[in-house]
Amino acid sequence: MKIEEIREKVESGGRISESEALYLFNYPDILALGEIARGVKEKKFGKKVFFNRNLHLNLTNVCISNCRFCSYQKKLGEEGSYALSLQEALDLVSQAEKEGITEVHIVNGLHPKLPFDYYLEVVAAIKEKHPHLIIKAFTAVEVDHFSRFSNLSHRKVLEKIWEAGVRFLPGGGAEIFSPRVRTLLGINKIPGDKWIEIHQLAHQMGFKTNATLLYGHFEKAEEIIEHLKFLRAAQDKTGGFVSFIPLKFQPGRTELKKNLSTCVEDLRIFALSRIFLDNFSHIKAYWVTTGLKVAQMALHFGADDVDGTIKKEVIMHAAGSPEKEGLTVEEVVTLIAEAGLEPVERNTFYQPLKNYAA
Ligand code: V47
Repeated sequence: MKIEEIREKVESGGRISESEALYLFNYPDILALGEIARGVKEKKFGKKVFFNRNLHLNLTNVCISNCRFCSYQKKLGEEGSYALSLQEALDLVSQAEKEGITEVHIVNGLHPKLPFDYYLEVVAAIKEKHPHLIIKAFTAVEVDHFSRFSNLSHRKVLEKIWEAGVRFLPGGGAEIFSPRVRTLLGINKIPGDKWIEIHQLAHQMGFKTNATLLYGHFEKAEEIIEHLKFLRAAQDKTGGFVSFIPLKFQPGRTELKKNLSTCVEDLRIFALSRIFLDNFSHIKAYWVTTGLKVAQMALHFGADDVDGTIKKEVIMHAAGSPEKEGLTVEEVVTLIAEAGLEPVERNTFYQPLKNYAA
C-alpha cells in the first residue's frame, strides 16, 4: 500500500477501505495525511469554514445512566443536581435571542421523574415565542429514554417531538460503538445498532441529525475505524446525517484515564474522518473539547465547521474543559480568519447567513 495510491483514489472520488483507513491513521507523516483531508474539504467548500450562533440549553443534569466517562451527571437529589423550570428555560432562550442566536441546542440527562410532556412543552413554548429559532434537540439516547418512560414507540416519540417543533437531532449518545470499549466506559445505554436505528428512523421521517464519536480513552485505531464504518454504511442508506463531530474525552472528575489525547492524535482523527466519511458533508471541530488551538489546526486537517458561539457549555466544563463557556461572534470569526480561512455564519441546516470574508 502506498500513500500516493490512496491519495489518487481519494482525489478521483474513490472510497477508502478499512485497511486503507488503518494505514492512513498510522501513517507517520501527519502533514501528508492532513493534505489529503484538506484537499477533500477544499473540493467541497473551498476556504469556507462554517459557524453558528447558538445556545446550548441543558434542561437537567440528573441522569440514571451512570456512564463512567461523564462528569456532568448527578443523581436525583444530589447536591448540584438541577432541572430547569419551563420559565427558567424560556428566560435563557430570550436572553440569548437578544444576542442574535439562530439555534437552540438541547441535550439532557436521563431524568427518572420528569415526564416526556415537560420536554415537549419546553420545545413548543420556545417555538411559540421565537418561531424563527431552529431547535436541535434530544439525542437518540433521550429518544429511547422517553420511549421507555412513556411506553411509546420510538416512532411515536419522534412524531411528538416533530409536532412540538424539533427538526434536527444532535449527535450525542453514540459514544463509541465497540462493545469492548463500552464495557470499559461503563455505558449502559442503547447499543450502537439501536442508536443508528433511531437516527435512520428519524431520517425517514424528515429529521436531519448529527453523529459523534467519543475518543481519547481506551479505544484502538481499529475501533475508531469500525465506528466510522457503521456511520458510513448508515448514511449510505438514509442520507440524513449532516455533520460528524469527534468529541475528545475530558477526564474531569472521573476515575478513568487522566491524560488527554495529544494534538497529533486529534488531528489524525479529523483527517481520517474527513477522508473515510465520504458521504458526510460536514466535519465539526468542536472547540470546547479540542481547545481553540487544535480546532484552528483541524480546519487544515479536513474540518469545515467550528460549531458556534455556544453561549454556555456545561457538559465538558463539568469535566474540566479549560476553554471559555462561550465565544463572541468576533472571537469565532477571528479564530477562523487567523487560520487563513473564510468565516461563514450558517443556520443549523448549513444555509449560509453571512460571509465575513466578503
Ligand atoms: O454523548 C459527555 C459527550 C455528548 C464527556 O450535534 C463527553 O452538534 C467528552 O450531543 N468528554 C453530548 N465528551 C453532547 C452532544 C453534542 C455536543 C456538541 C455538538 C453536538 C451536535 C452534539 O457529550 C455525549 C458524550 O459523548 N460527553 N461527557 C466528556 N467528559
